Amino acid sequence: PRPRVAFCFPAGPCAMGPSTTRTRFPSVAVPPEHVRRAAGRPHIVFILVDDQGFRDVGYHGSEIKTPTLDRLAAQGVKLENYYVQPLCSPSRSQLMTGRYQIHTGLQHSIIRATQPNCLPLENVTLPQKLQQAGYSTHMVGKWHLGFYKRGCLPTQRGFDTFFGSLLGSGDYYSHYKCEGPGMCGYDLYEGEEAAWEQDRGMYSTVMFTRKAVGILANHDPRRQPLFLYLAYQAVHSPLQAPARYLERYKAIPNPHRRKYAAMVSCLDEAVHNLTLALKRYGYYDNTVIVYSSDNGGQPLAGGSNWPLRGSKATYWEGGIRAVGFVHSPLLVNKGTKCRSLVHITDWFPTLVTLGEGTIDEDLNLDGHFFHMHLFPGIHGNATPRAVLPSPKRL
Ligand SMILES: [Ca+2]
Repeated sequence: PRPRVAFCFPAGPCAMGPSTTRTRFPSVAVPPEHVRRAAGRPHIVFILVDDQGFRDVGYHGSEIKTPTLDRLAAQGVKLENYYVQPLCSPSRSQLMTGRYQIHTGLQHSIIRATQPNCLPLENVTLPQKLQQAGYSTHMVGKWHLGFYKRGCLPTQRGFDTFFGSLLGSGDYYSHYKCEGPGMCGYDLYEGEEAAWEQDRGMYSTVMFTRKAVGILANHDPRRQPLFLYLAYQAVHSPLQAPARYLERYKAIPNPHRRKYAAMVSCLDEAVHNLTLALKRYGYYDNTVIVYSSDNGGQPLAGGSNWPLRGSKATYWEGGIRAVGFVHSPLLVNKGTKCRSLVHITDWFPTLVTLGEGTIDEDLNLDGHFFHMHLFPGIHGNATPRAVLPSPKRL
């Protein structure tokens, strides 16, 4: 039997044993002025996928069927020169801060379970800025930005609620993560406590989608804008997929690729279910959906970046050029491809601006607001992008 131990920040509340204080989808008290400011602003749903390769979406010519992603992208704006970092933690740090990882100290690699490290607390995060602007902010899925002390946790970094894993690449069903022999722990949390009651073997793609749908169901979209950061564990290794998705890919001879394809199909269905929920609960017409992979695919684990060279963990195009698109009924240029350079750090200023938040000089952002005439009522020229950071900021 597995030891019932959760990965835990020191002296935290997630020690051994079941949680008894869990609250499902807590409602968040909103000051009246935030309620007044909420009117008219879009809901933002950011779907971050783990390790999906550039080729691993139908509209890039893959043999993997992704009808939902193909449709959403075709009706939205495909980002065809979209760049990220080659690994999880660096990419996620850039998304959360709008800053290059060289400026946050996360340029080396991922943050490992035993490392006393996290996204430095002096960095203001995207959810913090949206929270300040009056958004209800929720995270479901993989954090991977450190947890060695309480202040590092998602709920301390701008999210009203969090359900998911603090690391990555754990078992999709048991939610245990091993960092080496004898170093295994339960890596599933609700808020700041281990979610022992979720230890029921549910496949994480399904589980995270159900949580996200629950958040949509328990929030009033007319009262307050919502930011949902849905960071799927899929389609990172280990290669695990429900059997019914595997059936579709019997013709793929490589067993890794076959399982990976099944994982992508399950993910595609999950995104379909999420969009159905956005419509069912009255969000869709005023929602911006961003879809992004966090880095290139890993061919050794079934991914493909063809025709790009290289893979995850490399600075070849295959490591850093990602699948990405924006889908929204609010878009002006629906059904187009954007061939401008867009970088993962750009989401911070772009989404904060969209949410009518404030961008302060002292944020020292590396990302640039990009509008590309995507949204009505938002004008202005994108700041000219510098290829290298200016010397004064090094
Ligand atoms: Ca990744």
